[in-house]
Amino acid sequence: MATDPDTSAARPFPAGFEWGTATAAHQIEGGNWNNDWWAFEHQPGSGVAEPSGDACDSWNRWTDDADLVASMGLDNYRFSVEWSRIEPEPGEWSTAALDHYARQCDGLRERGINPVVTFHHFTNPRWVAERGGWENDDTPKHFADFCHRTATHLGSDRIARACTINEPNIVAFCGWVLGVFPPGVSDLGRAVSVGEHFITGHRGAVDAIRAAASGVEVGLTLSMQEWTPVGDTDDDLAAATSRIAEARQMMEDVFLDATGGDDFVGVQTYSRSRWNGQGMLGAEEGVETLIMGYEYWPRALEATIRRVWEYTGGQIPVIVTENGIGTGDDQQRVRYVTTALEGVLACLADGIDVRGYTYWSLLDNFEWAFGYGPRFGLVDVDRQTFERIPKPSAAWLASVVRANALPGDPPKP
Ligand code: GCO
Repeated sequence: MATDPDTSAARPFPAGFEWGTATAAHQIEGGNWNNDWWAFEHQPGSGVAEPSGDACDSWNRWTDDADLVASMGLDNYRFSVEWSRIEPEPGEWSTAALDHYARQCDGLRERGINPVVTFHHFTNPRWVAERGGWENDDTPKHFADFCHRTATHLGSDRIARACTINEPNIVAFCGWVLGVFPPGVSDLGRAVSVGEHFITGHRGAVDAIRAAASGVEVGLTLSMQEWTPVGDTDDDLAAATSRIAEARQMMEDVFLDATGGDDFVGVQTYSRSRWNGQGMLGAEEGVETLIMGYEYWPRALEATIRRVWEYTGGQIPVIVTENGIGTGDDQQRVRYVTTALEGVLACLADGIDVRGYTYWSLLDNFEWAFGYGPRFGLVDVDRQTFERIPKPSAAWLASVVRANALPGDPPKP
């Protein structure tokens, strides 16, 4: 068997390990004016850096995106379907929008790529938001109807894997505690109720997708972080650990509790947070802080995979459905992913069932309240012409995928 010369000392991944990259509709399609995010972007005082506008014009240029994914040799492309396009008013379904996503799935499959479809990635149709969004008891049912309709149209021949609700914990926390996502509220009690509705929504979506497209793997994708206790004494550390347990229960555990019977858990990790007995601390001295405000901490991925595996009793396979870094330094991206993948290898070596790794994101895109500042992409997008310009990290990831291995040399610090 031929091996790339630079991979003679390679650290291999198991055969069948799945490689992919991810995007989300509102962050790349452009013109998604009929959802709550678009409204929030244009609401004075919302704090959103700039409107999403045309984004990467991927609604029209999805074939360019599919070509890029294929050129990297990736197995999977994770993208989301936009609820506000498919059901622009309650019970009014757009066949044209559904056909668009069907063509997109077909186009990916023709290129040898598995479509991984996310049914909810942060945005809601305006009509859902006007009725109170995920605070309304009826929203989970409306969402299940949307999932059923969409999964029926796309079918199990097209969808390879389905992600129900992307990071419900982040939507609840950023929308109803920090107030930096729509609806811009700061009320812990309401956030908890939103989280409960998301859990109902997830369970309903699993059933709806399974009923409409049997055989498709279905799971939840959860935002996770490494939680680091900080303290000088054993007592301080114990206080920090119990403070963490409390926060993590709300942010992660309640959602992991809702994944029983799912086909996978999607782990999405970017960094860590540090805590003492009083609460969350800032970055550790000497550790770089990224444009997103959190630490450069690629080892967090390993910690979160281990935590999910332990918490679920090794019952549910793990897929890294997002991991990446927003940086203008593309070499730093390569270092970040290398360290993160070393963590995946360590988990695999311990027998943890990690099925794949998905880099966030294919393109530099609309990073929510941050606008277009943070650059998570393997590919740069010219904001005037929408030309896609692959970065060196795209070629690097392609070489890792080709070898199904990390090159032998450990990364430079
Ligand atoms: C997420 C988000 C993505 C972000 C990414 C980088 O799921 O958190 O799904 O939309 O762009 O995480 O912050």
